[in-house]
Amino acid sequence: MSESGIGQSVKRKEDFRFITGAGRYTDDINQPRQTYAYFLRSPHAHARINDMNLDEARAAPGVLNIFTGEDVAKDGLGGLICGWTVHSKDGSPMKAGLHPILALDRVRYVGDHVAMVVAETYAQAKNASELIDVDYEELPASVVTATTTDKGSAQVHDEAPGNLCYDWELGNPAETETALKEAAHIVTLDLSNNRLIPNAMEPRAAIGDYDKGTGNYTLHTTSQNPHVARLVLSAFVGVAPEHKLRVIAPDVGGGFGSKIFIYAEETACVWAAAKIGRPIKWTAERIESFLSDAHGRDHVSTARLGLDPDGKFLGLHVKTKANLGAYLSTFSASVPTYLYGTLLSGQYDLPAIHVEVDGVYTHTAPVDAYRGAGRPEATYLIERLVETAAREMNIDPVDIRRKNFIRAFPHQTPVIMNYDGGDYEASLDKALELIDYEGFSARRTASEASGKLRGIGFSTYIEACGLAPSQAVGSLGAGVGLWESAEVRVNPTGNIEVLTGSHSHGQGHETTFAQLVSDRLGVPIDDIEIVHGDTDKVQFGMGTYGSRSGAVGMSAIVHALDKIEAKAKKVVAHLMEAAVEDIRFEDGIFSVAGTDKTMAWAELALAAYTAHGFPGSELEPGLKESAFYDPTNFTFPAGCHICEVEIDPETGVTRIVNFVAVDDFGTIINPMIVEGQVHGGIAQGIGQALLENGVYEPDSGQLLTGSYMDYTMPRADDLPNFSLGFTKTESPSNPLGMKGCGEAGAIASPPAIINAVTDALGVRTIDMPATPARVWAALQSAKQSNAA
Ligand code: MCN
Repeated sequence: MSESGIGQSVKRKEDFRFITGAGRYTDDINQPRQTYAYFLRSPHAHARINDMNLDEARAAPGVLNIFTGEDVAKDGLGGLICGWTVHSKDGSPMKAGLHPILALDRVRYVGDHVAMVVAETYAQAKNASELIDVDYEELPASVVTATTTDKGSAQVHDEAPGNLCYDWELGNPAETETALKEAAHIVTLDLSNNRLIPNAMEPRAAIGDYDKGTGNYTLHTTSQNPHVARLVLSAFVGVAPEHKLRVIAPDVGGGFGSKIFIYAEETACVWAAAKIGRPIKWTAERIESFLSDAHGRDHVSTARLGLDPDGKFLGLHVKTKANLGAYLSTFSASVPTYLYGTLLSGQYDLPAIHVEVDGVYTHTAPVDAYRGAGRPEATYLIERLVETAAREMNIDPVDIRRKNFIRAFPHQTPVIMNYDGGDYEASLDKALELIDYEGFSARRTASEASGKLRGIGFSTYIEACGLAPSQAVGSLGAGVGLWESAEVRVNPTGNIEVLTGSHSHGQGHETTFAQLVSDRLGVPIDDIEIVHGDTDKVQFGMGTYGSRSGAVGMSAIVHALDKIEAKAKKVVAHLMEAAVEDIRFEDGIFSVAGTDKTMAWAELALAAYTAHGFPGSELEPGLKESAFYDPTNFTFPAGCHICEVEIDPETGVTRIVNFVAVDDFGTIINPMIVEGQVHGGIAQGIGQALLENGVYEPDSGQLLTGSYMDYTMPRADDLPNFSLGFTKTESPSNPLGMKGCGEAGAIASPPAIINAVTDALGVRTIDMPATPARVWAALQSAKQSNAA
C-alpha cells in the first residue's frame, strides 16, 4: 500500500499555508481602487419604514454612494430564493414572502439590511451610516417559536397567514394511531431543540468587482458552493448573466453550513460594484455574524413512542414546530422536513411513524442548515425517547436498543429512507467495551462517595448524508439535482490537476482527494493539485454540505480516473504494439501481460501529449477526462456515542468525564482527518447540549446573545479527551464504499450528553443547553417533589 494512499493518516497538505499564516481568505484579498461597504441594519424586530433621509450621510466624508431597497427594485433584481419547495398537507406549496436584498417598506428582524453605504474606507462607510435618518414605525413582533402561530400574533408576511409557511407531514397517520392505541406503554416527551448560531472562525466576507471593458463581474466570497451562488445570482436574482459572472471562494475558514446560502451582502456588493465602477469589499464584524448568518435548529416538539410489554417499538408520532426565521434562506424549507422527518426511524425497526411539522415564520434571523441539519433534531428526539422508555419500563438502555435494532438490509423505513447496510450491534458492542460499561456502577459509587452525581447516556444514531441522489432529492422538492463533477488533467510531465466541484473549507480535501488519485495512479501526493472554488477554472459543481464530498465528490473523481486509465491503456497499447486487454497497470507502471515490457506513468503522460499522432488508431492526443457522478442513494453513517458525566450538586456544573464515539463511515480515506472531523462535530454537540443558546428577547426580538460574552462557545477546557473507535460496513451506493463523516459528531452527541445528565440527576428531562443554572434548578425541584 502506498504511503500516501487510501487508509493512511497523511498530514494535511493545506496545513502548511494555514499554520504559517499564508492562507488567502477573502479578507486578505485587496483590489486596486477598492471601496468598502457597510450595511445599516434594522434595530427593530418589526417596523415599517415610513421614510429614509440619506442627505446628511451622502455628504459625509468619503461616501461614494448609498443604496436602498428602492434602488435594487428599480434595477429589477429579484429577491433571494429558497431552492427547495415543501408542500403542505393539502398539497399547496409553501408560502414564501419576498426576501429582498435590501429592505423595502418593512424590516422583519433585528439585523435586517436597510441600506448599503459605500465609501473610500470602512470607517467612513460605517460613520456615514449613523447619519442615515430612518423613520421607523415600530410594530409588534412575533418572536417565539411556540406561539408565533397563535391567533393575534404579529404577521411576518402577508402571504403566510398565521405565520404558517407550511404544515407538512410524512408517514402513515392511521397506522401510527392504531399502533399507539395497541401499545402497552407510551412515552411522551416535550422537547425543544435550542437555537444555535454558527460562528465559523472566518466571518462572511465579499468583494464585488465589475470590468467595464468586458462587462464581466467577479465576486470573491466565503462560499461553500460557488457555482450554486453564481447560478442563483444570475438566474434568479438577475445580477449578471451566468457567463459574465465569476465567483471565487478562495480559502474559507469554516462554514458548518452557514456559508452554503446566498446572502444579501455578497449580492449587493457584486451588483453595486458596477454602479460605483470600483470594487466593493465587505467583511462582517462578529456582531453582524451573530445577527445575520443563518442560525440553526430551533424546534419545539411533542413526541409519543408506543411500545409493547417487552419494550418493542410499535409506533412513533411526532409533532414539531420549526422556526424558519423571518425569511426563507436558501435551503431552509428542507431542513425540518426531508432532512428531519425521514430519519425518525433511527436505527430501529419501527413499523409505524407519523410526523407533522409546522414551518413557522418569526421576526428573527433566518434559520437554515447548520452542521447536521435536521438529522441532529431527529436523533435527539428518538434517542431521548428511547432512553426515557428504557427508564420508565425498567429495561437496560442497551437492551432496549438491541431489541429494536434493524438487522436485515436493505431496510425500508416508513419515512422514505431505504437503509442500504450497516451493523448497529457492532458499533454498540465496541462502544460498550471502550467505555467499560460493566465498570460504570463502581464509578458511580466512587463519584457518590465524593459528593458527585454520575450518569451515563447513549445515542445509537443514524444519519443520511452524501446529499445527492438527484432523482430522490428532486422528487422531494429540491430545485436542482445534487450530483458532483470532476475533471482530471494529466500534464505532459505526469503531474496532475484535479478540478472538483466540491469545496474545502476545513475538511482537508486537498489531502484526501490527492490520496485517492495517488493510490489509483501511483503518482506521489505532492505531484497532485486539487483545484476548487473558482467558477472560471472548475466545471459546474454543486459544492460541499451534507457530508457529500467524500461519497459524491470523490466518486466523481473515481469515474474520471476510470476514463483516464482506460485512455492511458489505449495509448500504451498503441505505443507497445500490444492489445489493450493485455495492458496491466499497477503502482504507476504499465506492463504488457506475458512480456517484460513496461512503461512508467510519466513516460505515458509525455507520450500522450508529444506523440505526432497515433497512426493507425483513432486515438486523440492528450490525457484529460471528466465525469459527473450521481449516486443511487444517500449514505448512512451510523454508530454509537456514549457519554459519562459527573455533576456537582452544589453548583450544577456538569463535567464530561468520559466520551466514547464509535462510528461506521465505511471505507476511510484518511483516519487522522476523519478523527478530526469527529472531534469537531462532538465539540459542537457538546456546545449545543451544555453551553450554546441563541436567545431573543421574546417581546422586542432583540438578540440577547449577540457576542461571545453571552453566547457560550465551547472551549478546550469544556471538552474531555474523546475515545474514538470505528467499525466498517461499506456503502454499496458509491464506488469507494465511503460514508460521510463531517456531521456525525454533531448529530450523535447531544442526546448522549442529555441522556447522561438526566441519568445523573434522576430527572425525566432537561432543556438544552443544560447550563449549571438549569441543572441546579432541576435538582432543587427534584428534591422538592421527593420531599412532597
Ligand atoms: N473522509 C474520509 N473517509 C470517509 C469520509 C470522509 O477520509 N469515510 C474525509 C473526506 O475526504 C474529507 C473529510 O473526511 O476530507 C470530510 O468528508 P465528508 O464527510 O464527505 O464531508 P464534506 O467534505 O462534504 O464536508 C462537509 C461537512 C459538513 S456538512 C459540515 S457542516 C462541516 C464538516 O464537513 N463543516 C466543516 N466539517 C467541517 N470541518 C471544518 N473544519 N470546517 C467546516 O466548516
